[in-house]
Amino acid sequence: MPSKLDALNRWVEDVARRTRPDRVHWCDGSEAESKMLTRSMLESGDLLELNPRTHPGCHLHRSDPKDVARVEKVTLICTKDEADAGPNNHWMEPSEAHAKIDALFDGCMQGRTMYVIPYCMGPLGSPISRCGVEITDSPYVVANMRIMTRMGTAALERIEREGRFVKGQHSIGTLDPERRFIMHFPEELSIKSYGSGYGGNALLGKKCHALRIASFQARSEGWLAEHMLIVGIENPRGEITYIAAAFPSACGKTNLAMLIPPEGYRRDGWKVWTVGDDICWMTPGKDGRLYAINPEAGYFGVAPGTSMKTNPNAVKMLDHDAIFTNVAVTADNDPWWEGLDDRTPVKDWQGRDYDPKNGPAAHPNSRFTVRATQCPSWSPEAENPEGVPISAIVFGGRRESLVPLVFEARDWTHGVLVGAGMASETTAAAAGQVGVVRRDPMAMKPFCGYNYGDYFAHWLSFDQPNAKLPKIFHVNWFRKGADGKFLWPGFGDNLRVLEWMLKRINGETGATETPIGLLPDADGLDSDGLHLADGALDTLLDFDARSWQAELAAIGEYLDGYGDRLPEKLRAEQQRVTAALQQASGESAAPARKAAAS
Ligand code: OXD
Ligand code: MN
Repeated sequence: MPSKLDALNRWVEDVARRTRPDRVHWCDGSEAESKMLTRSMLESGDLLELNPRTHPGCHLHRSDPKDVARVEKVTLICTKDEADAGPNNHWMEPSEAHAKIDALFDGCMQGRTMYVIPYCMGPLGSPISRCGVEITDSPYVVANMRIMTRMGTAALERIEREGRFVKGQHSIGTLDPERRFIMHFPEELSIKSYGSGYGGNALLGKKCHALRIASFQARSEGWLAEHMLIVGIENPRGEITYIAAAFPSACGKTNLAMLIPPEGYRRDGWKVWTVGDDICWMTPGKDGRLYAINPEAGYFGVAPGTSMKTNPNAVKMLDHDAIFTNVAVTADNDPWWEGLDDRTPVKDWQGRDYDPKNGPAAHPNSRFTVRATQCPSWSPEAENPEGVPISAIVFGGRRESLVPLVFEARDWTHGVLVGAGMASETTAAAAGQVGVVRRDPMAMKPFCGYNYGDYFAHWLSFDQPNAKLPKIFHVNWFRKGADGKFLWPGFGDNLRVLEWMLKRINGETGATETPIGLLPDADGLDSDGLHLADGALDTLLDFDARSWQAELAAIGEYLDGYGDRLPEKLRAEQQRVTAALQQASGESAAPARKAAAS
């Protein structure tokens, strides 16, 4: 009788025939396998042991210095029709793409072991989860996938039951940046990645499957695959409200997901529960609400800036069984990065004697990989096969001016416009210039596997008569004053902003209506115990109609780039806000803010 694994076996044989590895190893995900791989990576120098007393089970990996981030220009969406990939993606015709990358794969695993990794994105028993198989010649990828996904025998059993999986083929190749491609074939549910060992390019379950391929699948199946953290906020009454938040890479998703409430809040009984820090799959439940799972089982977080002050939960989860990539080390062989503490490292991320003249000791995009369950704030609900009900969706970016600390969209359609109009300063998570403002709708610019015009239409389509959709908010923790300093303390104090959202959700507070949305009233945010500079809160909640007119015009121009794929409803919404702004700035003598009922 044919087995549902026949297709998988045939594909593995085909890949082995092309890549010609010395050995094929099917990963079972066991402890024994992990020990064997670690031992061989310690021998090859792929891993270095860190201080076993302070960091038992922790290892350091130093990547090729030219392979330290995602590379967007060689990340391709290969749909039959270029318009289906959209202007938001780099595109290549599928047969040309296959031919190009298959030539690179020819014989590339000679002398190496080919690992076959069956994995499940999401809890093994969840109907929302999806499986994949990654083939790779990198044991470092196997070790990371073991942390980041449910990998091994149980995933293979689910694949055998379902007969359905995403095919991911990866080789580090020669690590030559000129011979590097990360190709996605959403219509074939497959991925081919060559020439990089970096997380987002090589751990194919993460960005490639759980965002680019999954977003494409989600569109046809009626769900959403998003670049969002998922966090549960428990109030002193013991009620937990779940929030999903989309920020671009390296803009604090991990910190917000693991936030420690400020002192007074802790005393009152507030708690924070981490469900996910990077990716969220959401699907409408029978009750009309959106239910979310975190498809990942670990965190692949940015190390620099992580400290006992900014993210104590992260520091605590990193003192055992973690992989560090491209961090520095101290004289005691502890992992170290800028912002961690005031020690001086002895070796930088490239293994050179530390010399500040060479730049930062840890690479700005250095990372840690760790099991989600090691986080002190880990929520057991992350294993709930039904997911958690989402009450608020939060969009946010890094904007040093213009954008207030927080505002609420007036309804779903307006919220979709707020997400579509998102912009943020670029970070070190992707190769290229850092600090340039670019449009990054829903923080999905590098990850949306299809035309953004269709993606906006898909978002709008959730607004059905029986839907009980989350409220949508926008935040900006990064606003600066005239002295160039951040106006808002951020981190734990961000709970004050989340508390305002909860009050809005529960109808417990009013708000000030403006054309861009609803802002907290002057006394809306709890600022007890906060030591803000004089006038900081006013600036943080300031709304300037004239500057926003320019922003809306820029958003309109950006959306025009999607031509006739742009849903009419979104264009109409942009025009509605533009008209309201015109009216508000025409009335500059009168206040642009007017009080709204709660
Ligand atoms: C990530 C990213 O690694 O967004 O999460 O780059
Ligand atoms: Mn991310």
